Amino acid sequence: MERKVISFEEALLSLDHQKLKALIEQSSQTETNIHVVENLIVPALERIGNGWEQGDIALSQVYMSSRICEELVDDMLPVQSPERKNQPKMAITSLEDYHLMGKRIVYSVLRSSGFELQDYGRTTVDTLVNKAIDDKLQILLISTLMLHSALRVKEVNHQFLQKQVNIKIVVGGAPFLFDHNLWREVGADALGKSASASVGLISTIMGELSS
Ligand code: B12
Repeated sequence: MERKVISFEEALLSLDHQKLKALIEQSSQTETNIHVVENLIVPALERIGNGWEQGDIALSQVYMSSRICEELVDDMLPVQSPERKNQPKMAITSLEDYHLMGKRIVYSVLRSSGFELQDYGRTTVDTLVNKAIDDKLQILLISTLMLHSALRVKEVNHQFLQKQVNIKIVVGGAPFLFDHNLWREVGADALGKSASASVGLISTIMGELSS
């Protein structure tokens, strides 16, 4: 897989759409679409991010690569599943962060697994808290890729406690993967390490809510 990831990264950087499609098709023969996203697209983007951090790759290349990946992911993961489960009220948001792809993937995976949830898009702390309370959410999924955005989850949790609402917070994204205790420090109820993990997490929380 490592070699495929490198080929995928090279194809992204040279904007070689044909090669990208061919690599995805090849991987789709042995893996499900979500696994292709998680094992090919996400690691290639991570490599590109690291390249940018080391000064080898321009931000414009990071941007173009992510735009292409957004389109590929849109094609691969259905936004809707015909079957909907009986479930708690939930929503997903990207909190004060312009990195939207993780949110998009988790939203798509949950919906294609039969869960219904709202996509709040990109929000700030105050709008998010008000919306979540107005919508009577039971579970709020928050995606952040910037450390300072991840730290703002603490304020969301603080406001929920102050307003005495019990909304479970599930977080995910790079800062929580770099620092394994961060999700607890910001007062989240759970951490989702990948989009596919979100399905099991929601099922567990649903069990806790109904017991
Ligand atoms: C693509 C990218 C961009 C694109 C984003 C385009 C878009 N529409 O999303 C652009 C070019 C716009 C961008 C801009 C910037 N970026 Co940027 N970017 C990245 C990069 C390379 C990849 C991120 C990505 O999309 N990954 C693919 C997605 C699918 O992965 P993911 O989000 O982790 O999601 C997976 C899991 O984490 C999980 N998940 C995610 N969220 C959730 C939520 C829940 C509830 C659950 C269950 C699971 C879950 O599921 C997903 C699928 O499995 C990362 C590098 C990295 N290592 O992450 C840097 C990175 C995140 N960026 C970074 C920075 C610094 C910036 C900029 C400040 C750069 C600048 N100087 O302008 C800006 C700021 C933008 C802002 N204000 O928000 C830093 C953040 C560092 C930090 N500690 O805060 C990183 C880590 C790069 C680095 N190594 O330094 N970026």
